[in-house]
Amino acid sequence: MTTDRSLTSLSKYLSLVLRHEPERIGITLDDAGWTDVDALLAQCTAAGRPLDRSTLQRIVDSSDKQRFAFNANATRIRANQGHSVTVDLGLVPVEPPAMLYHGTAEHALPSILVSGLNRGVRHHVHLSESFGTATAVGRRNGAPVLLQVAAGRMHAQGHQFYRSDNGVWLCDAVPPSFIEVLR
Ligand code: HQG
Repeated sequence: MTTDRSLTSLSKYLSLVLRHEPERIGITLDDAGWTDVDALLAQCTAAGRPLDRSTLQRIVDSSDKQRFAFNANATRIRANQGHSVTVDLGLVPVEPPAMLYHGTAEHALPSILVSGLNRGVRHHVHLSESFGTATAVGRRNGAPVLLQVAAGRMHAQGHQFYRSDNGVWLCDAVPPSFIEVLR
């Protein structure tokens, strides 16, 4: 029986290979980020992370943030967002809510208040609709700080926003004038 802890570990490993380093296990992603499920199972197993189809299905179904998606006939799989490798997820610009939230670590704040939020190695800056999610994201890197982003005002001024299949809001950058620190 695969434990929850080993499912989480495998899920993190899948995030690594489906978002950042497919070459690590000798798989390739197509232009939209999809890879062949059978190849993924075989190559994970060959790399010392045994993975079968039913376990993969459990990971996809149980992912708290719906990080992964199968295509219609479940022969291919991709990460829904978070890539550093070049992929075109086919995201369509949409109007965001008035406010979105970003959790970061206290130590990043001085830099963010000067240069705004940058996408870093990822394709986009990641924003969420809820305080709770944003705070949990920030906590990964240290004492969390919650930032409120005036997404509606940004959009009105021509900044584009996208929403991934798993509900993460994405944009290219957030200038400091749209950021308020919530204390
Ligand atoms: C920070 C997780 C200094 C930014 C989450 C963040 C998310 C700056 C870090 C997804 C900065 C980048 C992404 C600046 C931004 N100066 N620091 N100018 N601009 N930063 O992990 O948004 O669990 O690449 O605040 O749920 O934290 O992986 O981005 O702290 O959706 O599915 O630079 O990762 O999803 O860190 O997290 P990350 P993120 P998963």
